[in-house]
Amino acid sequence: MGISSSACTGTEQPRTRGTTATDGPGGLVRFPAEFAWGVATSAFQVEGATRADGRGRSIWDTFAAQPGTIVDGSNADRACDHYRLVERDLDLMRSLGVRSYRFSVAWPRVLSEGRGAVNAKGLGFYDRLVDGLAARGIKAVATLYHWDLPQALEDAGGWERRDSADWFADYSAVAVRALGDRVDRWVTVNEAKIIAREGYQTGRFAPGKSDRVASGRVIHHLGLAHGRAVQAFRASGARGTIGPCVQLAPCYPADDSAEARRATELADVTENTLYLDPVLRGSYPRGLADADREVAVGIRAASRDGDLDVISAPVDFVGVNYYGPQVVGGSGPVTRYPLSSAGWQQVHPGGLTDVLLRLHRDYGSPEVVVTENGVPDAPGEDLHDASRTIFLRDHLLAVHGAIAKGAKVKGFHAWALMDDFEWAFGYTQRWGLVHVDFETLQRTPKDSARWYQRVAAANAVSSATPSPRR
Ligand code: GCO
Repeated sequence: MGISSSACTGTEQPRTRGTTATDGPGGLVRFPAEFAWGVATSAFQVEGATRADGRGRSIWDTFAAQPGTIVDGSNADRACDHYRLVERDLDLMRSLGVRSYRFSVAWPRVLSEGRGAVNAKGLGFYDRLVDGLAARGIKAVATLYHWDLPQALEDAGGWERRDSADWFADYSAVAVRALGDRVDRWVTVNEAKIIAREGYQTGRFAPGKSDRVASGRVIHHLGLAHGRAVQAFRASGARGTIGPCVQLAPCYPADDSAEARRATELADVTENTLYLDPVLRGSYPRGLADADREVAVGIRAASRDGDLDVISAPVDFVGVNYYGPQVVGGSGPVTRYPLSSAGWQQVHPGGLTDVLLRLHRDYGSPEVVVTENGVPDAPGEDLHDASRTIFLRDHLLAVHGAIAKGAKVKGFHAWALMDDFEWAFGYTQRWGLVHVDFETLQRTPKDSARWYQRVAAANAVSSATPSPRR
């Protein structure tokens, strides 16, 4: 997700297509053995059952109940009802040959008030989920925080309060203790950038605030929370691995002017290095105050000695969410690439190669997992979603291009397994490989799901254009 197109950076040069590297007959591009072909969801977007079994309220329940926040006036009270239909969804994933499922644990299901007593019934859902994955040979990738802060914690000051890092560490320890024997990868915080920008700057997402200085404090506390969760995981001795999840957007200058180049450099700070550097280098990026003075003030006010040592606790991998680039001119963002029906997403597969190679080149080549990549249906596509198949093919070729140059990419998770509640867009955008009828809750694989199934089975992508109706 990335609604705003406020800016970004980078010296990367734009490319017009994904990589075309091939190593087999008929343009067949093979992936490394054990590559994890996955799909992703998040709790609030799919689970529904928001009042079942002692689940507490989250900031998104509160936000969606306010008039004017969700474009179609909907909410996620039922969503896909994944909470009740989970066995069916597990079977669906197995039938599609999915090898890795990225889901998120809803904090208010596990701790109704965000802290204190554990809600055994809520935790039991994730227990059954990871058992069900193991029984089907599907790897479990569990995100600890995908935006659904318990409302009780928001009422106590939420992410603006430094204590939030302690709350998150305690909750993470509970989740790891209960599920850590069956989870392969833990993802700490999903997209601190979008939380800060949309939740605390534009106010378009929960908790709906508009206070840039506060957003700086939140960025620092989310980093601290991430580091404290990594420490809690290490202390638990659980198997598996842990890492952050960053939404990266390569930034390209719109033209050769000095103004565009400078604006691109500053945009790169707020799009990328502000979230990568603290975690992977133990420092905030140079140029932060020039890129966003108020955010820098908030971060400085929230910082204490030693925090960056916690924030940069060694991680096992970096989760990358990629939706598209930013193109920046001297007087603001511009649109250079085709826009998807999301409205905010410029489609540029080569940008994914660029961000993966940047991690490889500038950040010590960490192990990387693509934790999200996807596109909404084009208008009128319904089950025959040729544009999604082409999008995924081109982005997978882009991943392969980065692997061929040394990037350590271990897996890919298509966003999303199924159509779901798309935050402030409600049910007006369909991002799933699987179609959901929100009246009957029936799931029907789209053409792209069948295509992805063949890709996973072959461990290879054909660079030939898929026929629209296969
Ligand atoms: C994100 C989001 C998803 C969105 C997706 C499409 O992490 O940005 O995880 O929840 O639905 O990005 O906008």
